[in-house]
This record gives sequence, C-alpha cells and structure tokens, in this order.
Amino acid sequence: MNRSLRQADAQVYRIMQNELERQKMTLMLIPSENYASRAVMAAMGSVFTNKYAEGYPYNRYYHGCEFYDELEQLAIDRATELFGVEHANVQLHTGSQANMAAYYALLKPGDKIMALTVATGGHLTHGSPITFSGQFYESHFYGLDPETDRLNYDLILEQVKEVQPQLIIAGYSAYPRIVDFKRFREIADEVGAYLMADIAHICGLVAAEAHPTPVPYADVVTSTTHKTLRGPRGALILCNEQYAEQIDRAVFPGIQAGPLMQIIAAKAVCFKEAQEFGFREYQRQIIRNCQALGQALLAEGFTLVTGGTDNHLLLVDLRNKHISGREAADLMEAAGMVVNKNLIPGDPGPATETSGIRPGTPGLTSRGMKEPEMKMVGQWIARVIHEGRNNPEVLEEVRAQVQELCEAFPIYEDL
Ligand code: DSN
Repeated sequence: MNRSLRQADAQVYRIMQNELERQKMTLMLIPSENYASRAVMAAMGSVFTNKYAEGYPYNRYYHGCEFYDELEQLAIDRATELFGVEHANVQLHTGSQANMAAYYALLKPGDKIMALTVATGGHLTHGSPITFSGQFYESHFYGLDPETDRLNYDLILEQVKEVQPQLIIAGYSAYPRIVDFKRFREIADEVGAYLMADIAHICGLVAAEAHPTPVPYADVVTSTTHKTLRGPRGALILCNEQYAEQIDRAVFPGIQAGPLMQIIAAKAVCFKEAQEFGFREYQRQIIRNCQALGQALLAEGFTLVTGGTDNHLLLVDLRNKHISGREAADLMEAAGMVVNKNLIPGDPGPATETSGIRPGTPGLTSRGMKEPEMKMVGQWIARVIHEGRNNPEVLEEVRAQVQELCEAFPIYEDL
C-alpha cells in the first residue's frame, strides 16, 4: 500500500512518463483540452478517493463524512460566488451526465428538445439520435444562417415556433462566436420553453466575464470543468433556487450514486484559482491568441467559418486546400501539433473524415504563449498542410521548431 506508482506498477508508470513527455513536447491545439494546475492534480490524486459520500453536504447516507461535507460545501460556495448564481451541483462526473441530469430534472420522456445539430457545432447529447438524448426525448434542431454560418435568432425563433419544444439548448462545441443568451431567453419565453445553456467550452471565459454569462437568462446552466476553466475532468450544473431541489434529486439519486470526492476537491481548487489574480487576463489572452492564430491562417489563404472568432476556437474550412480534416490533423500530429478534425457547416464528408479542423488556444495560452507565437504556429500549420503530404522532411523540420517552442514555454517544470 505504501509503494510509489513507479514501484507498484512499472508499466503504468512508463506509459504515464511517455504521456508527460508527449504533453511537454507537443502543442495542445484541441480547444476542449487544457493543462490542470499541479494543485488541481494533487487534489485529484488524494485521500478523498477513499470514501463514499452519497447524498449532499450535511445530509449523507454514509458515516464518516465530516470533512466531505466541509469540502463539498466549500466547492459549492466557491462555484456560486464565481458564477454569480444561487445554486451549484458539483457532483457531475461528465458534461454528458450534466446534460442528462438537466433533462431528467426538467422533462418527461418524449418531450421535445431543440438544439443545434452536431454537424453545425452542437453536441451529441443535445438530441443526436445515437445518444440517450435523441432516444428518450423527441429531438429537433435549429440551424445556422446559411449565409453567415452564425446563429440567426430571427430564424431560430421561426423554427422554435414551429416545433414548440419544451426545452431549448444554447451551447456549442464548435461555434466561434458570442452567444446571445438574452435573445435565447426571449425565444424560449415565446413558446414557454425551458432554456438550458451548455457552457462547457466557454466556461472559463464566462467565469472571467470574457463572454456574456447565461446565468440571468437560462433556467439551468451545464458545464464541464476541464476545458477553458482549467480544472479537473468533471462537470457541474448551475441554477437558481427555483430548480435547486429538482436538479439535486436528478443528479443523486436520479442518475449518479457515489460522488467522486477527489474530483470535487479539485473542482474547489479550480474555482479558487479562477478567482485569483491573473485568471481574467488569462481568459482574455486565450481570445487574443485565437484571433492572432486566425489572422495568421487567413494570411496563409485559409478560410475560417464566420471569418474569425470571438472566443477560444477557430473552425477552419479546408475545402479550398483540397485536404480532409482527418488528413490535415494527421499531418499536424506528425509535426507535433495536436488538433481536432471537425465537421464544418454543410460538410459533405463523414464525421470520420470531415472538411475542417478546430484549433483552439486554451492550452497554448496556459503555457504563456502570446500573439507572436500564434503567428509562428499559424505559419507552421500552413507549411504542414501545404507541403507536408508525402514529405517527411517538412514534417520533421516543423516538429523540431515545435519542440524548440515547447522547450521555451514549459509545462510542469518539476515533473
Ligand atoms: N469532447 C468535447 C469537445 O471536444 O468539444 C465535447 O464533448
């Protein structure tokens, strides 16, 4: 029991060391990823993993929960303060479960939900027929404006009036522009629907007021905690007192049993970090970096969906480069730049191939990189996509430049 990981399991230790090296020496361009702080990781790997604490603070089904009550209440208090909301449930294991719990709290099976399709930037759990959300509920979708690829609120209102959903979902995995949650509230009110905001991607931006908050407008806000917020892999739900009991009951005992208290500890740490000096500036730099990366790609002849970005991600339409998103991402990975392939609006390709990539800047910004580095990264992406096919020397040259940059902006120096 007292052996170190290295002593107890040399294989897992070796794999972990390899992954650490990969993270150190490659550029994290996946917009939903980030580097959690050492403090967040320490809380995740702590004695809090050893205890069941089913229930909620000061109302548990297990004995011995004295410190778990204190811990979870601290996490809840920090979350409500950070987001300016009356209630937070911090027990959700994942973003998908947060969405499941929100639907379970507000809807009956067969009720109508309405969101953006996955193909245009929505999430699988927003009604895709291959998930519970499209099978337990009647899912409908609103579209983007075909001219601008942006949310067109007048068009959404028309579509919503036709469907008359019980729940409207505002929140996206690949939408590079500001979301007008106030306008969504007005649309929901027109048909008497609940409004759920899924802010998983923009959670850190919202916490830092670098993106307008949905809190005054949405009935329920769901989010992960590990993306722009830079906390542990997990999720939460925010709501006002009106829905607090419904939400808590839907989470436990509704869809989850034992909370991951070590993750709740790490969430408490990340909520504190998000209120510390520097976090607001970090979030603003993520956006500036993303805009600088977008400018660099535009200068290299790339097409950006909507022409640019207001947030932490870009959606690059590769059709004029005659390369699929999958192949571009493969080439970039070979050069040390890890990005998602991604469907673009109106994409003719399958999700496994796609016509786009979705680069983002939370990870690079956590390393301390700024606009000049974004310009270099944009030029490397262009070089790899323009010249990298069947050209291992180009990939090697760029990989060496990437590694030099990684060494200049280290992560986890003492690991
Ligand atoms: N996996 C998240 C993302 O990458 O956007 C969504 O679940």
